[in-house]
Amino acid sequence: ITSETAARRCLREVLGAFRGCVTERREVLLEPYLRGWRGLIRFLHSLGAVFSFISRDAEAKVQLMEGYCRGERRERYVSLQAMVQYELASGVVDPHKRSGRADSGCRTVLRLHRALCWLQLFLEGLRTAGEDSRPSAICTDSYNASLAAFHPWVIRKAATVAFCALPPRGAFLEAMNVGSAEDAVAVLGEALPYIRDVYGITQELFAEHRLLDLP
Ligand code: 1PX
Repeated sequence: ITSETAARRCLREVLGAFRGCVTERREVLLEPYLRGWRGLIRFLHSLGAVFSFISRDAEAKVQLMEGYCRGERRERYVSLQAMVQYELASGVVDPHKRSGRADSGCRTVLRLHRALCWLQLFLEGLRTAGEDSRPSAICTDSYNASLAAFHPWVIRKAATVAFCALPPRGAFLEAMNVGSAEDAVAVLGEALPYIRDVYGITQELFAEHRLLDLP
């Protein structure tokens, strides 16, 4: 099978990865978190080359984090909680400084975390909107209500143009490759509570440590 069908085949598992992120002690495990992102990026890739400027940025961030997870200090990067504690204690990040290291785990995860907010809104929109709704419109609305606030004009412009290339609802749900449109909607409904949970825990953790504005 081609890598494209392999990527598509897995969207149920991809979304399922976010379920495996939260431990009993309400910690967010980085490994399944990044696995989830990897799968999403692969899916985005399968939607066409117009999205490659987006997937390239996401990919670079995931790759950086994977490096920490496999690196010398890997035990510090098992969970988001461990990472925050370690990077604050060691001075890798400092919430009181206006500039900071562009490669810290905290600032990198913060970018993915903000994108997870977009994902939540987008999936919820896809799930609940009517049959004649357009993914491109849902995507634009979700983006404007979340990530756009953190992006400069050029990026916002390029993103908005790319969204127009999204396929219509039926084709989009089919591209998820989990069965009929109804099956796809059901998969979104199953995955969303877990994504929301991961988002909520991360938001609280970063707010508590004043890390929500890391440059
Ligand atoms: C069932 C449907 C699944 C859909 C899966 C789609 C996965 C999309 C993954 C997007 C991840 C985007 C991460 C963006 C991180 C970011 O904000 N980066 C910016 C800031 O980084 P910096 O290091 O400079 O502080 C960076 O400037 C971003 C550049 C690229 C443009 C980002 C546009 C993001 C749009 C998100 C929507 C994706 C549309 C997908 C349509 C399905």
